[in-house]
Amino acid sequence: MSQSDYDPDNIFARILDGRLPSQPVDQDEQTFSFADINPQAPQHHLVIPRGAYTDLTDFADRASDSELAAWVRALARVAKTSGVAKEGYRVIVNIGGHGGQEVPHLHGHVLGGAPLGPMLTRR
Ligand code: DGP
Repeated sequence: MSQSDYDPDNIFARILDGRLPSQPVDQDEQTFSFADINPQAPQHHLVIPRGAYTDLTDFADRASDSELAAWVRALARVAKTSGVAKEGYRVIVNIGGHGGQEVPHLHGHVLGGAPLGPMLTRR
C-alpha cells in the first residue's frame, strides 16, 4: 500500500477537509473524531488520522510513531469523553474485504453505552 493507492475523494477525506459535514467530538493536530452516521450502539464514534491512510495495515507501514500514538490516544480519549470508558466499550477496526471495511480511510469505531453482546455473530 502506498499513498498513491489512497482515494482522496473518499467520504472521510471529504469530512476531514470540510467538503462534507460531520458531528465532531474530538480533534487534535493528527486525529479527528466524529459521530457515526449509522450508530450500532447508544454511543458510536469514529476516530480517524488526518493523514492519508487506507487502513490499519497501511497506517502501521507508513505512519510515524507520533501519528500512531496520537490515534491510539484519541481512541481512548473519545471513549472517555463520550462517557463509555467507565462501564466498558469496544474498539473495532474493519480492514479490507473480509473485514467488512466500507470507507477506505483508516477509522476506529468506539462503541458503548450498553452491553455489546458477543464479539462476532456467527453465520
Ligand atoms: P466500516 O464498515 O468499518 O468501513 O465503517 C464505515 C462507517 O462509516 C459506518 O459505520 C457508517 C459510517 N459512515 C459512512 N458514511 C458516513 C458519513 O457520511 N458520515 C458519517 N458520520 N459516518 C459515515
